[in-house]
Parts: sequence; C-alpha cells; structure tokens
Amino acid sequence: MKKLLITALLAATYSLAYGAGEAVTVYKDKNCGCCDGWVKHLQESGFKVKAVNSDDMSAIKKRYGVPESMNSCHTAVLDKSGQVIEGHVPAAAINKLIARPGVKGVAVPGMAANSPGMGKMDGNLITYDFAGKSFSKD
Ligand SMILES: [Cu+2]
Repeated sequence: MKKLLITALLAATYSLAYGAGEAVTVYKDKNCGCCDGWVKHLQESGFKVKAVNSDDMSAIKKRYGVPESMNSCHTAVLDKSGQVIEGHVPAAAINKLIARPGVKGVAVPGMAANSPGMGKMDGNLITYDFAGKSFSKD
C-alpha cells in the first residue's frame, strides 16, 4: 500500500515537472525537418501537441506578436494561456513560462545548434522573453 502511494506521488510529480499534459498548437512549414524534431521533444516531455502546417509563417508570427528580431522556424501557442513560444525553446523553459502567466512569450531566435530538435544541448542555450530579456538558460 505504501509503495503504491509512493508510485502515485512520483507519477504526479513527474507529470507536474514535465508539461503536465499541457496542450500546445505548433505552426510550422510542412517541409521543416527541425520543426518535427522539436515537436518530438515536446511530446517526449509530456506536452499534447497539435501540429498545423502553414504556408504563411510570417502572418502567423505577426498574428501572435512575435518580435521580428526573434523569428525562428516555428511558432507555438499554449492552448490554455495563449502564451507564445517561438523557435527551439526547451521544455524546461516552457514549464517556466507556464508558471509565469505574466510573460507573453519566449523565444530562441534563429536556429541554435544547441537546442532541442537541432542538436545536443550544452547548458548554454538562452531563451529570451519577447521584451528581449534573458528568461532561461538550459
Ligand atoms: Cu528549426
């Protein structure tokens, strides 16, 4: 009985730490391979991902208020909060974003080689908020 309880507690902690089944819609170009890599990273981290292919990503970025200087390949929106995620942002930084509803959006500009979906993470990947301030280092 005690063991069962511990297992249940661990499972609860796990889902809290990893996306908690948050639904996220990812807008991407259908030919984007690294976008698919990032979608996989989100799924493995416990997010429920809906991927939507778009031929006009710049319109999507404008619609969700992504600063032009921070543009990357894909744009994602958290279904519940409406917070925006631009580019190869790691799941840990997204969880931090969810915990801070006052932050409108975060971005990893461009195509960082040390980001999920692109390459091996090295602890030096900076995620910025849309005001340009450093938000997370993973
Ligand atoms: Cu990319």
